[in-house]
Amino acid sequence: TKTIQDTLAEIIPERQAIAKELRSQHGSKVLGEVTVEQVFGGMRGIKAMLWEPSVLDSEEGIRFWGRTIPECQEVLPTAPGGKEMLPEAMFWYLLTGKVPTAEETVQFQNELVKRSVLPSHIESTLDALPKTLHPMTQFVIGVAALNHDSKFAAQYKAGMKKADYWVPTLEDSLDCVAKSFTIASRIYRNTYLGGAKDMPALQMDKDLSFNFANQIGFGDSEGFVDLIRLYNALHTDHEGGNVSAHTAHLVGSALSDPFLSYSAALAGLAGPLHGLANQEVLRFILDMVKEIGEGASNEKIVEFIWSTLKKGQVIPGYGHAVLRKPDPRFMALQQFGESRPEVAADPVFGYVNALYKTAPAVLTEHGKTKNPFPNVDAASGSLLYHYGLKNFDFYTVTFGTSRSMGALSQVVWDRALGLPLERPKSLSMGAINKLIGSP
Ligand code: FCX
Repeated sequence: TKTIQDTLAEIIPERQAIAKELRSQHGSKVLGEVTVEQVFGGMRGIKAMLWEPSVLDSEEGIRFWGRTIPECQEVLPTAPGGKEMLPEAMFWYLLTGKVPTAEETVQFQNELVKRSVLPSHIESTLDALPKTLHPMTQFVIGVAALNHDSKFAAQYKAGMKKADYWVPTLEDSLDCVAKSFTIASRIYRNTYLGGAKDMPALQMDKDLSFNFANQIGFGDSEGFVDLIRLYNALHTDHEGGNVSAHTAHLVGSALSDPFLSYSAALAGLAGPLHGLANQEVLRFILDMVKEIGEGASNEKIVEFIWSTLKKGQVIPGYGHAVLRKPDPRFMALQQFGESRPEVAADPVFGYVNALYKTAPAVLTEHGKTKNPFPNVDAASGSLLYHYGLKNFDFYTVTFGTSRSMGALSQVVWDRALGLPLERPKSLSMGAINKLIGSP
């Protein structure tokens, strides 16, 4: 069975040749134009970044190396006894563009779990943080501190050829993904369970999601473990322009190591318009239950949505900067819930469905958002809540363990393809006026 290192060493020259051909044969072709509105409008739609693992289509949603979510669910290996695709298999696929065999998946899983052991200085750093510090801030600190043992940083300092950059970048990225899971479980225990001293040991023959679930106290729940697998596989990557992915790519372009790059990405994921939205959705649903009760009519739900909009607040979990249809990641999570009778009967999950039936029409009538449909965050929190993970300040941390796999896969490709420092041009309003010839 080939290792990830050997597999990538084989694939990289092929894709370097494609990149060379694209640049030399088509380097001056035009991909689009940039308008003044786009400069003010958060750069929406500007095609200006290379991103290999996934491409997002506004109508059909994400494709990972060309495959849709259902197609990935069809081909990616599952855990023994589990029904959901393994995030480890998805990570291999994101890195290589090739579906791993069952043997490659097991070997890769074992390698990652071995790497997930934390150095003692990370444990003591996390243990020293106040329990009142938001779990995402704790996550940022833990991942940044992994830079202490960065192979990329050490080899760069010692003097390394550019052609070799991807090798220690891959090593650090594997470490960063693996250790993110154990950092996450330690944060959970410290914040909600009074400390990490009773944390179960890692089970080296099990997958990352099982170990994470087990370490935070949910190892006995088959449904929760499989949900965590699906959750982690689905949130990995959503092309390059979203805040977390773009940040990892940008910071990595300065040759900051993968730990620093991903720590910065996590700081972006912690914003309420991005990853924090999944905790906001739960807060929204629980506020709604408090106000209108369980199993309320659609009319009452519509009233509650309007009252939120009239306060000038957003409906969390709805809208998207790129998507213009319901998010297929939302659909996959909803299907997970629907296929399990005890989840389907849960009133909080019921509200996710009720919102899906009512919110798009209200948002359309409201007339502001370009996309009135649910994004992934509309469903994810309710499933965690159902299984008993009720500390919703923690939800974005599970998003963070997953996103590391997509963002860092591209960071490996950034170094393999020799991409340079990212440095777009900015303009002042005076400079814009000058450029467009306006007085
Ligand atoms: N509820 C109410 N108003 C909304 C809205 C929503 N769910 N979504 C967008 N709007 C409003 C915007 O606030 C904006 O109003 P403004 O003109 O007064 O500033 C207007 O509609 C146009 O926004 P639009 O172009 O459709 O959306 P953007 O690309 O600017 O922003 C996000 C996209 C996702 C940030 C936006 O839809 C939003 O705030 N949604 C709620 C938060 C959320 O769910 N975020 C998670 C997104 C994602 F899946 C993730 O990263 O995890």
